[in-house]
Amino acid sequence: MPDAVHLGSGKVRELYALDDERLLLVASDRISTFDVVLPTAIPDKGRVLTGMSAFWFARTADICANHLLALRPDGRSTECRRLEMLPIECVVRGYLSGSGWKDYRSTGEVSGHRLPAGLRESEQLPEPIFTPATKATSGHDENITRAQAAEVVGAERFAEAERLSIALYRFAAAYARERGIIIADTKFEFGVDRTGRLVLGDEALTPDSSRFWPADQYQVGTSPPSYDKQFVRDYLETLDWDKTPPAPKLPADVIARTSAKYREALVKLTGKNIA
Ligand code: PZK
Repeated sequence: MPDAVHLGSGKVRELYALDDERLLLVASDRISTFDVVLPTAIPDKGRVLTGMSAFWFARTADICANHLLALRPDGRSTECRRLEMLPIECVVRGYLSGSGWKDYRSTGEVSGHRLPAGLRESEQLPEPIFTPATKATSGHDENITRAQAAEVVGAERFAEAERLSIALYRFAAAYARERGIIIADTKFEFGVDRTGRLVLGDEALTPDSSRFWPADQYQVGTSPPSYDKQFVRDYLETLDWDKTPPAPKLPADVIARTSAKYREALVKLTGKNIA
């Protein structure tokens, strides 16, 4: 990419500027677990996740405009419209897991939503809830109340981001559930385009931005296996690695089975494999 200016790196993606209006988002085959990027790549992961995001962007364009301009021939990079990103993570939870479960257990609330008493880990919520979070540059995102998020982005933007996030989640979760995948929660990132319109950016509704669970292994009261990363986590739990970098290398069978899980998720959702 000789003409692209590198703007930044995510854990497993890179961002470049193509010109004043366009960015290039490149998804690598890197994988992170327990918040650490592993030294072993997962073949085709970048192309699978890029294909999945592109699929959802196409299927949800009538709910919300998105930043996707073009999928490049390499399958892992996309040209995107350059936006002014909102400084909040727009998280929607349909099930009680992760930091949502943690916050609920200690306070009975998640991001200011008072939830019914007696909910169990991984339980489906009566309705999906919007639980915005800060964008931490290092360390962990922190859940904030809806009122705090509204202060940061303005009440009108907040209301729009919440409405769109819930609508996107409802659509995708229902679609995925019919195909054997529970999307327990997901994170959206929105930006504002030149005309002032709120536009969906980043990746969307992938296993890296969401919690995907296999529906046939879902059990309330337990922490269901991750659709994509379970073989990696199970393997790493057999070691005495303390979950700080550097992470151990993965054996060939774990790599192959994990690569197959990503492709399986793509086929289930889209009906199509990568080229
Ligand atoms: C943007 N990120 C996060 C992702 C990274 C960093 N359409 C857009 N317009 C302006 N900015 C962004 C986007 C998008 N998407 C996204 N940071 C800025 C990010 C991947 C790799 F290094």
